[in-house]
Amino acid sequence: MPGAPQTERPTSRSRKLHPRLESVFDTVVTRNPAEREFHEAVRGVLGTLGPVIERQPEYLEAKLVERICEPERQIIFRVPWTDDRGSVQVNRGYRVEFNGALGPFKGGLRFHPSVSSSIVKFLGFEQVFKNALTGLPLGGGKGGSDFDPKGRSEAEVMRFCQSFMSELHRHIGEYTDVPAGDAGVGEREIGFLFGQYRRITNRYESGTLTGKGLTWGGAQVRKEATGYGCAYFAEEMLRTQGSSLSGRTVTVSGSGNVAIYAIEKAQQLGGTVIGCSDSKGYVHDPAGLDVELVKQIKEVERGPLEDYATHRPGASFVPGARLWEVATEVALPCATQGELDADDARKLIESGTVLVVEGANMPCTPEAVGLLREGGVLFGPAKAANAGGVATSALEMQQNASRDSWTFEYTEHRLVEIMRDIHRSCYEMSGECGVPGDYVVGANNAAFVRVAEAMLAMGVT
Ligand code: NDP
Ligand code: 2IT
Repeated sequence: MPGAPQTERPTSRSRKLHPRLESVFDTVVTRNPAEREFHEAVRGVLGTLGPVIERQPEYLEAKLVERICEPERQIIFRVPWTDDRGSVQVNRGYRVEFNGALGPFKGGLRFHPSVSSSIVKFLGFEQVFKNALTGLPLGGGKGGSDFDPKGRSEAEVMRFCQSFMSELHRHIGEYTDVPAGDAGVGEREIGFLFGQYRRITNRYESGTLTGKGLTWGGAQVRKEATGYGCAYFAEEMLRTQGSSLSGRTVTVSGSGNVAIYAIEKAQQLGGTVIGCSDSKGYVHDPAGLDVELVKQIKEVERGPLEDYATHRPGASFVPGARLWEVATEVALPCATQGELDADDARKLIESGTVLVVEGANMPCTPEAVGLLREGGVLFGPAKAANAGGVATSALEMQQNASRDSWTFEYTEHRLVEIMRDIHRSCYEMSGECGVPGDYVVGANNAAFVRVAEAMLAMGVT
């Protein structure tokens, strides 16, 4: 961004709002009362947009920030279903179609008891910018339900998915809105959802959902993509410092889809991953995790991570505690929002952590992000670092559209290129904004410009 004005430097810590954005944020809070996660996500982005706003005042005149903060469409619906005992259960379903300027709405579905309007809106808002960073033709959206799949039989999960899709099907399609998985939604759930979509519409529209199974329209590497992408992004960040993951200790929170494949790729890149976690506690394995054992327990058996320590001499399970108390050089939070707070950040800084890269969406609290930056820890924000999943969803859509299927090697090669491009555009933009190496500022400004330019071109929509 040549000639960027010398306004106050928008560091991650002092995310002071540009004066022209204060009223925009106030409106978001008034319009979306008590939606803490959504407010936090909006505040995080608006607090870093000073440089582009100063340079392009037409963005303000066109009320682009106001428009970007307001979802294009929000759908909330009843999801009734019958459990194995014959009792009727009622859940709430959501789909927020946040911004379609760059392509069809795209983003995952989350099934978790904590899902609310606030959670879906924060995820949808972040998705708009994440998808823009991929450089691929993707708008942003998100959805899900407060349904808790834990402890439910496969038949119950299927009936729930069928009921959910009985409403959702009228809102989605390969040119309108393309859901995928997120926490609590993997290949099994996408299968049930796709089956019901096909049955209702009588159309085999592969491009309507991504994350499908490999034998029915899915893409190689989609399952691995978010975790792999996160590890590749970490490697790129270290490369700017003349360093790498090789020989470093790594901890990865969570033991779900993102965490497992972040562990696998970090190991392939030469790191020693000494811990991971689930909602009940963490595993410490100083010799390096056996990722196949984690897969067996969490993917195949859908069991508790605690079982890991019973199979692995030298490993221990620490119940009810956070992984961040384990000293590590690299930390990859890959579980859930708000899982790494200011106290955790202090512990990481004291123990000599050099890099924190977000695999989950918004896992670090704003205070934690500020402390890490002040403490000299390199920080990779989610919307850049975990974009490999949605990018590979776009590759799945490409293959579906051309009725083609690519090899694992070719698809991974494409993923690596995309992650490098995302890294480069964030890094370059951080320099243009006067804060080289601040990936939060770089990612937000680079993404905002892409969405804003498309919206400007399309007039007031
Ligand atoms: P999964 O449901 O596969 O796994 C979530 C994991 O996090 C589980 O191991 C769960 O434990 C654990 N967990 C939940 N809460 C906590 C907690 N408070 N402390 C420690 N561990 C916890 O979800 P995904 O891996 O798909 O998603 C993880 C994150 O990554 C989410 O933020 C999601 O939005 C984001 N993401 C996902 C993408 C994808 O493609 N799937 C793409 C981009 C981002 P337990 O097993 O006990 O429930
Ligand atoms: O948060 C995310 O980027 C995802 N859950 C993946 C979305 C997708 O459409 O693949």
